[in-house]
Amino acid sequence: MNLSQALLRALADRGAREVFGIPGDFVLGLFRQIETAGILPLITLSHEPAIAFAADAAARYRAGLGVVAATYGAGALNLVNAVASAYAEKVPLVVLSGAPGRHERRSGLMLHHQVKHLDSQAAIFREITCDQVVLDDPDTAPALIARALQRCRSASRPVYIEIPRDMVDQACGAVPPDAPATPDHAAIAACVDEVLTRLASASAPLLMVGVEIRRYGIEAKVARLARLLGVPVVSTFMGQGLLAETDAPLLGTYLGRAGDPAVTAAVEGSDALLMLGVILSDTNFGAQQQEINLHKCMVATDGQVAMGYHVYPQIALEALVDGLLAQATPIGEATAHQPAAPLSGLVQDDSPVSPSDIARAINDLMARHGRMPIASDVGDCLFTALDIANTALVAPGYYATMGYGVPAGIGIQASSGERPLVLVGDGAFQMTGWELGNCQRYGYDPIVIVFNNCSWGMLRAFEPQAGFNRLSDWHFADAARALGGDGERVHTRRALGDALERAWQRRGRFQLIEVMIADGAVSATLDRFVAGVRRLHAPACA
Ligand code: S1T
Ligand code: MG
Repeated sequence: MNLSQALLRALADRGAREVFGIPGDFVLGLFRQIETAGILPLITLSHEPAIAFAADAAARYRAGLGVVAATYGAGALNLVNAVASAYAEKVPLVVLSGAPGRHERRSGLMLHHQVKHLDSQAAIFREITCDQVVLDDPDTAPALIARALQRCRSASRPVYIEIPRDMVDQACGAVPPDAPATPDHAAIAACVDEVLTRLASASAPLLMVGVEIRRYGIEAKVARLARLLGVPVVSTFMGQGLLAETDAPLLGTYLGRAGDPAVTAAVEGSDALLMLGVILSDTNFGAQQQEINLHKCMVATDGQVAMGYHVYPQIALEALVDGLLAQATPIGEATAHQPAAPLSGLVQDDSPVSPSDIARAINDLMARHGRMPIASDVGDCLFTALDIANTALVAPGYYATMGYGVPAGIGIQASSGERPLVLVGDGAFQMTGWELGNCQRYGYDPIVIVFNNCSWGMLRAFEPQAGFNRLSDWHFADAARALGGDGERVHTRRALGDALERAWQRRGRFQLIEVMIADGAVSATLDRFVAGVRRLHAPACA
């Protein structure tokens, strides 16, 4: 076995299902190894941000490892924003980068694609990954790969693996299995006891779930825990879509003053809020109606559990949930139910289309034909996604980078075989929408809904006077055929409903529906969010 095969075998054994990549001369050898080894399929797209977003979405959707490969310098450094997003949102993404070989490094010349020092790239990735290894010795490579992949999965964060191009075919031993975890059973038991005591003695216990329960593949266990305890559950903004496939007693998504008042009251009124895998970010908690006292909460995230004024360090989330399941007894009467589909019944008339009409049309479509996974970009489309009945959703809700939607939809279909629905604004589509041109090579056929308001609309909501947020009309639907898909441009609710049904019926080619949004129309959720943020940042009254 050679070093590339050992690496690929280790990735496959730990749940990777594919490699998304764009080649370059420093990584040609590795790509040839990937292609000939036949261990993981290689999927290439057009621009490095897209291959990283696709790998990110594959990891999120399958709760497994995502893998992205690029050449040294111009390729790998083009991944930085997308890898940073994966780091911020706790996605287990493996970054493989080609690099110069030993002899080149000794040449004393500045090499092409080199930015400063030869290890500057690894230094840049040190800030956006939880581990970095350089496989420059086949004797040490197996242990380094094992270490990096174990950290990637245990921390649920990206790791960086640099492979000098003269190493890819070097004979190499197999990568050893993960070192056995050594949990502190006494600490886990003490933590479980304290959590259950707090929940049982509370008058309004509540569970709140965040992205880590998907990353660690424990949604079903958490749903079972909620039912066993009889305690209701809410998800965070970033956790929208979690528990969608379970019968957990789900109240809805917490959005503070921008969300359902009943959910807000339940969260902000709880005297024992157990947060499982929640990122304490402004997007999750920035629009609080009333300040949540975190010292009254139990916060299990990032491998520790904080409550009151003390912390249980090194308590893996799954170990906590397993411990709670083993000891839990009913303390409430919450029964398994799903929040009602918030919006449905699109009015099929000739009125212009608002974002909430799009949510209704999608809810109606999924009521007729079943759920579809959704990949959403950033913009009002993401707020609109909150009005779509509980279905799996991947979106960078916290790091909030644009350009994610279309590549993420491609990543979902490439990795799972399921047909996704993509929600994307016109501004974000300008960034990475053209990746749809790669669908025909692979037979992917996402349904893509472009919210075309000819502007960076979300920013207009914050700065209505600004002229710089206005964009021209690109007529995206006209470009679809040239890219190998079908496109329709709709101006009315009736046309939207008809176009969506036609798109669903057509398979084998991507379907792009360009929805011309009524001027100035925004989703109700974005409206409330902007008002909430404005109040939050309003100068204190003198
Ligand atoms: N660049 C990137 C890569 N990500 C961003 N989030 C931004 C810039 C800032 C930004 C937003 S929302 C937004 C921008 C430019 C406008 C999005 O426009 P569009 O896709 O058309 O959607 P909509 O019209 O629905 O807003 C966030 C707040 O940072
Ligand atoms: Mg827009």
